[in-house]
Amino acid sequence: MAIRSILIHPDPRLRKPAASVEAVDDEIRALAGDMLATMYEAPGIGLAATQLGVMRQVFVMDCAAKDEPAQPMVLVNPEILWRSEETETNEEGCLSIPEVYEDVTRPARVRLRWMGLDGAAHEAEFGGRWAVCAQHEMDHLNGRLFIDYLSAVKRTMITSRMRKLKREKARV
Ligand code: K1U
Ligand code: ZN
Repeated sequence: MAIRSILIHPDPRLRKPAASVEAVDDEIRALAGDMLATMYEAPGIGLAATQLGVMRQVFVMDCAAKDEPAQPMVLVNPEILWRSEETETNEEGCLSIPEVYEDVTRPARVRLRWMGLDGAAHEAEFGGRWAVCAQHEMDHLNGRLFIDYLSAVKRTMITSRMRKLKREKARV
């Protein structure tokens, strides 16, 4: 397993929708392993393949609480089947937009269908942090970022901050 570098906004690859995966093969299994290693190392609770510049419909997440055993999940070709009418507002962060945390309102619960690394179809309903993270990662796979839910003024300020961060990083 390898730690891969995470793209930082703005980057055109973060704005493109990912292509679906035809079959779970060794390449997808290796990608999933690298994604989990990269997510834990960051550290983060989720990561989409597009954040690594890999334009495939795969995301990983582990939203287990600190006092719970790890619960790594790999979702291939995920689809949202159902969203609750009830919404919740939570603070979100993004590994592609470091050190920015903002409130986002989303459906409180979602039902997802996906393919696992076993190649089988899975379905489950998610709530709490799992639901927030799953929706954030689904957005990544569709080229959407959590800052798209903020005002244009805030989004422009955050984008300028990220451009500056990238310039500074390039200088080191
Ligand atoms: O997709 C990503 O950019 C990862 C992102 C996922 C996420 C966080 C919060 C709400 C929705 C989705 C992160 O993991 S940011 C880092 C983070 O939230 C965190 C890091 C360490 C411990 C706990 C949380
Ligand atoms: Zn993100």
